[in-house]
Amino acid sequence: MKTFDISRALRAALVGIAVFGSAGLARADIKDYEFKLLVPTVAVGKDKIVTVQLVNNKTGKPVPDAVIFATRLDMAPEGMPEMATKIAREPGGEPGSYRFKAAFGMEGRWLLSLGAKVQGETGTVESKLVITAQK
Ligand SMILES: [Cu+2]
Repeated sequence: MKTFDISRALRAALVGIAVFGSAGLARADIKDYEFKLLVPTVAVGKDKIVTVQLVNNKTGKPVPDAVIFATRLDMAPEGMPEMATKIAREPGGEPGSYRFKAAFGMEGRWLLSLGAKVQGETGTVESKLVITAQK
């Protein structure tokens, strides 16, 4: 029964593709997540707001409810890694956006380092973003 064998083989192949395909989609990787700056520049001064968005690069969608456990803002891009400034979370913003308040005491490039946990994912998201403070 040659036709029977062929259709069986074909069906098995299709099932295989379906299983493999859905497994591929379901497999989420913490490396698919990334913080992005909404605005890459800020004015020099106190109480400046910086907004970042956490994006799932596979879906292109913002990711709400991440737990940001590490933040650091310093002038490493200008050769001043010891020049750190205080940075604090600020409420508000769209879901998937995260706001911070910080003092930018000097013109130039600042490095915002973020560490975060994403709901339902193992591992941590680590992003380093350069913000330019200008007069
Ligand atoms: Cu500096």
